[in-house]
Amino acid sequence: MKLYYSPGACSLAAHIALAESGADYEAIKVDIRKKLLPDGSDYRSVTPKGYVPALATDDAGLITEAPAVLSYLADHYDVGPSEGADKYAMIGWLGFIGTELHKQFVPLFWNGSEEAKQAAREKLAGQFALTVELMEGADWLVGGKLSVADNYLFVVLRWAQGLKIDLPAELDAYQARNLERASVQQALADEGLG
Ligand SMILES: N[C@@H](CCC(=O)N[C@@H](CS)C(=O)NCC(=O)O)C(=O)O
Repeated sequence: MKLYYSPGACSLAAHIALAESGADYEAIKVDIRKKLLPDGSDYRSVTPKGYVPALATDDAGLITEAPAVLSYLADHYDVGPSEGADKYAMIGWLGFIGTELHKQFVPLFWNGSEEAKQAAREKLAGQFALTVELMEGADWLVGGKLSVADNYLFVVLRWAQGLKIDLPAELDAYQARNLERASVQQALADEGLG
């Protein structure tokens, strides 16, 4: 497998899941602002979307969109539930993290107006409180063990920490729990963030 990533971007979730899985993979760094691959060629020749993550697989071709990439990894490796109620709980979290959390960061990272940035911060504060409520005191999002949904939430909360957006104490503790995992430490180091 080949994972196309940008350091610290949402693709870090897939990078952590791959590190956790024990699978063979190659991580290829993309310049997402210039849309360039390491050899200087255009990343849009890999995917016209021009954004990460993208996962090149043997059996399912090129997979794009974080929830699809993470669901593929959960289906093929022991990094998330691949059946039953927990599978749908995981997919629900991937949707929530992608649409309710991840997307709020767009104005914060990509030159939004001051009004848009303030609105995003306020929305995120509410969604973080909701996340804590939905977790009901559990250590991990689904089924009492780490899954790809946690890998994705960890990445998004890491962005908030980098932007000095306060997290509820429960989510600070959650981040610390994630950072104890060897897979998280390895992926961060591989992306030059360790
Ligand atoms: N809908 C996509 C969004 C992915 C996304 O926002 N990727 C960001 C990094 S976190 C990116 O590559 N941005 C570059 C761009 O949009 O040009 C997904 O869920 O995978």
